[in-house]
Amino acid sequence: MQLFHAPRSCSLGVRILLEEIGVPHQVKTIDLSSGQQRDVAFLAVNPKGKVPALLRDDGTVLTEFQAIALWLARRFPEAGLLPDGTDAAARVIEAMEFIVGTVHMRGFALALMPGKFVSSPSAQEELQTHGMRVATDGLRHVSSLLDEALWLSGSRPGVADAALFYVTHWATALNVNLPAPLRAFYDQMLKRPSVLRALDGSSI
Ligand SMILES: N[C@@H](CCC(=O)N[C@@H](CS)C(=O)NCC(=O)O)C(=O)O
Repeated sequence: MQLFHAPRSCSLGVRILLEEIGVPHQVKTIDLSSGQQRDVAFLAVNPKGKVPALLRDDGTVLTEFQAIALWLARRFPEAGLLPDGTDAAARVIEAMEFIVGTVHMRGFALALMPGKFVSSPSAQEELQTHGMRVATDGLRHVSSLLDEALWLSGSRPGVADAALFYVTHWATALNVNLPAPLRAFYDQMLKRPSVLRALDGSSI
């Protein structure tokens, strides 16, 4: 398999899942800062011009974080990335969807790149403030899910935890003060060899 990945982007979560599974894979780095996601060669892989994109062994490409995470969990059930029971699995997907759909897409995406949405400096500032509020409120909610558990996905880190790691990684880089359960989660994740490999040894 080949993962199309950009360092410090949401594809970090998929990289962590591949490392947790321990399946051989290649990482193809896409440089978002130079616009490589809009190159013809990458658009042939993912016409949406986004990472993550996973080229699978049958030659087909899967995109969108949650779809890739679900496919990996089902394809490699022995890795325990998603609980077996329908209700428990639905709860994990509920958390993962909130992290990707709200904390990332309606929070950090606006806070980190307001210029993609509006042009005037004052509108960008307003959007940035709004995005940070959505992201931090969202992180507080997710932290409450960790009050009685270290991981969102069950007895070990799984699909929702991989999503949570990449947003807490962004939060940390932005000096957001994480609530205690989330800080404990982040610190535990940083101790995992899979996470260190996915970060290429870099904690930023
Ligand atoms: N909803 C998509 C979001 C993917 C996404 O926004 N990826 C960002 C990196 S975090 C990207 O590739 N941005 C490049 C661009 O928009 O030009 C998913 O869940 O995979």
